[in-house]
Amino acid sequence: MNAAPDLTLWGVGTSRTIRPHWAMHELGLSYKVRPIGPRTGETKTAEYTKLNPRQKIPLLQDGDFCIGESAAIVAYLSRTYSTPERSLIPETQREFAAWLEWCFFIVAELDSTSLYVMRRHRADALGHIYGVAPEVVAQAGEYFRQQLRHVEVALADGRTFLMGDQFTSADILLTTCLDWAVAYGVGICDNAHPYLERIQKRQAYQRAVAANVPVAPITPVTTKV
Ligand SMILES: N[C@@H](CCC(=O)N[C@@H](CS)C(=O)NCC(=O)O)C(=O)O
Repeated sequence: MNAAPDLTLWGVGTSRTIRPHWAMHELGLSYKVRPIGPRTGETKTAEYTKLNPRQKIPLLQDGDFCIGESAAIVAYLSRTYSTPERSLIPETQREFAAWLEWCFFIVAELDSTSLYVMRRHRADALGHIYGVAPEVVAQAGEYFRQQLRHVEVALADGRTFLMGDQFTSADILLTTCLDWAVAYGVGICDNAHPYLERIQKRQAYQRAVAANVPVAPITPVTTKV
């Protein structure tokens, strides 16, 4: 029998860090948490920089293997630790390709070019570092809503999850973006509300929310990252 995996997850407190916490709870994995936060200086220590020269959270250590980038960590966990009973990844080649398409779409269009742009330029977020830019924030919110139309079309047939009957890690990525949009007051499409409510009832989601809470309030340091 294989030894239990030796998993340590670095990072709490953000829409990105919750993703690997959630994937591990979905997969029933035990793991240790190093609850370092964003913009605290904790990603800049020598110990952490050795593990992750990009100095970002989240980061997963699986034995002597390290992987960063929240979506990549979730994909790695899905591929490595899915079982026939608990799987976060579709089986057939074409469904796998469609899953990849959703994952890249969510990370590129909903996260990086929309919500994260809002985060960088909102006065109540990182505007003090990257510049407060209300017009950019408004445009990014509008772009998010346009791009979410693709999700709306997919959900229109009444499917339970983004890819149909199977909950996959694409749902983890999408839900974190929907939660983020709601927190930022960006309207989400009507059929995303019941989808979100359904997913938020999952025990693994609730456990991940609890695991993602910083141990101490995050005291930000003002640096460009
Ligand atoms: N694309 C990366 C983004 C990670 C990222 O930007 N993390 C930020 C916090 S949200 C970070 O660690 N910044 C460095 C710091 O706060 O010290 C991912 O999805 O993992």
